[in-house]
Amino acid sequence: MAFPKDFLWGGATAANQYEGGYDQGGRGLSTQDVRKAGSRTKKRTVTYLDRDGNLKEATRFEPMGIGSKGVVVEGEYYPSHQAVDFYHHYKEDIALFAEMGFRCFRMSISWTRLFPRGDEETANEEGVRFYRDVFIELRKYDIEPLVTLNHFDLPLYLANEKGGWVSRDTVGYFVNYARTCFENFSGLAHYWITFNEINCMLDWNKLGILTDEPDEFYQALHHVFVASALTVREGHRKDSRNRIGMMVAYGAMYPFDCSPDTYLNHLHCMHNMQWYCDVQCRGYYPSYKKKELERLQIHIEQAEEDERILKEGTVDFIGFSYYFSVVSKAGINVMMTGDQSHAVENPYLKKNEWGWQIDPVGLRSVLNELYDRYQKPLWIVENGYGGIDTPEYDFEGDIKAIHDDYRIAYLRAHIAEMKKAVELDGVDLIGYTPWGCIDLISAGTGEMSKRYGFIYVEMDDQGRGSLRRFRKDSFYWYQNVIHTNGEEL
Ligand code: BGP
Repeated sequence: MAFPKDFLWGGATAANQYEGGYDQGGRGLSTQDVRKAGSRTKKRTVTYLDRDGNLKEATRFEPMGIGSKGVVVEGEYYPSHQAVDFYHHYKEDIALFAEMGFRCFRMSISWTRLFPRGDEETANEEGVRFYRDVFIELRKYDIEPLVTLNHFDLPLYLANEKGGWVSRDTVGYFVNYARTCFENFSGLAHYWITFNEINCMLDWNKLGILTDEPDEFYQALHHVFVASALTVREGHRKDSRNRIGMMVAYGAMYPFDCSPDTYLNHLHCMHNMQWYCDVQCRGYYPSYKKKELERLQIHIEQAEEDERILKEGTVDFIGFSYYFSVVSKAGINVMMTGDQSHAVENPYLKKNEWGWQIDPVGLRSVLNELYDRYQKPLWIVENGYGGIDTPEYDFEGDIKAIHDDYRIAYLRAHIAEMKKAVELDGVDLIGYTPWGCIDLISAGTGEMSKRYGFIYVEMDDQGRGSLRRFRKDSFYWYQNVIHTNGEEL
């Protein structure tokens, strides 16, 4: 058998795209709650008041300007508010995951469900109770939770009033929140991720940055690194069974051609992705990054103890998302984010409807690359095929079946490469949690029609629908994959 018998097969979600219940149980607003839906052709925007009180909207990379504050505008549709309502469907959903045979389930905790403003000392009891109930429900079926503490959300109050991650205070607020989780969920959850896709956090939603000044970004990010390292330390102290990982968006990257200059440029592009892992796995800023910051005259305020904190807070495993591969070419800003509209085309690969270049073999390369470089256990915490599903209806107008052979083909090819990495290359891979195991809101576009699930949720791009859940063909296929521990694909 290629995969170890305790291999963690499962699926992945995130609160802001899945949970809903945004104003229930004492939850506070997060930065994602002021983010409207977009589409393949229209970028998502945040609604905010500028420093003079004018209502405006900004896309992800448009700086909102100092003094701006995110606001909810009456009558607008914000996908995170309801999402697909895990808040009221968790028992039903977990039963479906169990039916597929999940051994693990990745979810995130909504920071503002526990700390509505973000800076409170003690947690909202109702929020704690909700997650405890969820974990107990998972344990009932022997499903191990993998908990992301921060998946792209930040308390709106901290962003609006306290400078978000640019302020050092946010480190303390976050570590208090993480400590609360370790204390309250000890014995229920042992696998944790500190920050989701740490290399994709460059915007107001995730960091609370208001300008496009590199100083502001690097300062905020430094605080995130410190908060993550302190969280690792705290988690180990609270319970020696805790395993705490990092998470990066990592794709295979190919140099455009074989010229020496192209290759050197390629190495620099790789560094742009790898330096986040270097800090979190090795415990210090790599020399190439220090030199780059020096050259750009970027100054980061660091506390005296930060070097030690980063050293002591290295992670136990590397979680990463893998969806597509990219090509590096001088003059092109190679990004691992969802917007691949400016990506260099790879003639050897096909794309999905959102322009993502599908590359299963690249996954095997990446597994080798990360394992060689860091020698830490790896976990593919996101992977999957986002596409449009067309349900078949019966005479009464009820959904009868969803034939998603394209999703099965994508996952089958990727798992086959994973298997080779484990069996032939000796990579220490501990788990696989494909993204959006149940249909949920797309992070990039805010749409519902970009679906990843094994489970179909009846809802449209404006949040209208019965929210009923249906098994797709991939549901039964994945059930058999887990049942045979990956032997039958
Ligand atoms: C990653 C995020 C997820 C998820 C996924 C798919 O970047 O961690 O939150 O949404 O990508 O992206 P999208 O939803 O844009 O298809």
